[in-house]
Amino acid sequence: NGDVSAKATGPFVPAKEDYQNVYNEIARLLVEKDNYDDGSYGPVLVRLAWHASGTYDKETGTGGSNGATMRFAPESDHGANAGLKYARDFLEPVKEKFPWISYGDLWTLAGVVAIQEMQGPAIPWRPGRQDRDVSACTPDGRLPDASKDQKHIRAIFGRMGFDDREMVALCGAHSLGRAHTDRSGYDGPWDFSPTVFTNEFFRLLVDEKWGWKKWNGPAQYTDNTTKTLMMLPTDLALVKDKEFKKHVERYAKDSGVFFQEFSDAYVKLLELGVPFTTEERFVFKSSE
Ligand code: HIF
Repeated sequence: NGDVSAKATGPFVPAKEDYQNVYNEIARLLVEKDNYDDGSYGPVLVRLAWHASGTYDKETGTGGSNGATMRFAPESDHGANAGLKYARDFLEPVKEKFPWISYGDLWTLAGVVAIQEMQGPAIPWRPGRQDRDVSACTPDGRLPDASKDQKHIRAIFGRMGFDDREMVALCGAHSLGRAHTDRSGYDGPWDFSPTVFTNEFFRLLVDEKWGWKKWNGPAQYTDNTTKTLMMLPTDLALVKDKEFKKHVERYAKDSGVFFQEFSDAYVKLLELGVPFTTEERFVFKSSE
């Protein structure tokens, strides 16, 4: 059979179904390895995809998910990346099983899997990231500092090319996961369902009263009702700033609008600075 031998000798060009197989393997491992944090590696995978991408600087075209330079020190040791080794190590067996995928594609695809498997919106994704060496590591200080205010949020996300609306939409991802004292120094989850993607982060920002947590750790907020949740200073900045707050209120009211605008902004985030050779994006099938 001529087709088969052509396939066997020619270079392997992965198609959508090959990436769907990678998706399925990550989804399977998310179920299998449930003995972590709140029962899922999902949130820390979302954080890995974002920190790999969020180093982008539109002026110089440097940073972003192309290169996957967080594999190397100094970038892996940047304070903002504390704890992301758990996510990188989680994905190592997937890389071994599908050695043809680049780390940059694997990490961003894992963010897509995590969001979809945690019941979030579909995130259209395309391949094209190539791994680079340690010389492409970005300088420290490109990722946001949670102790700061709205000016800082605009400076950091503006540098990546986002507008106010997109910044607020992205921030809804803090409905996932938690802060860890041994990583950022902050402590606790943002909402009551840290392994399900919802607009609860925005609803809590609008409906709940937030006061300073009384403790010896870094300044963070706690909810007045249960005192079990937390918000970072940068999270509260979203309701202190009038322009940001408009969007917080829109998303608190309408989960469908949030899901759509989040998906658009997250697609943009994962693609920053990547020299794609293909236009077509894949929408992966989620697990049952
Ligand atoms: Fe986070 N973020 N983020 N973040 N983040 C933390 C955890 C998560 C900021 C700070 C922190 C985004 C923006 C910002 C996730 C996803 C996204 C932690 C706690 C801090 C301090 C880390 C730890 O201790 O483990 C700041 C200052 C941001 C700019 C406003 C993005 C929009 C919300 C871009 C985004 O997608 C996720 C998921 C986690 C949870 C990780 C976990 O391990 O559970």
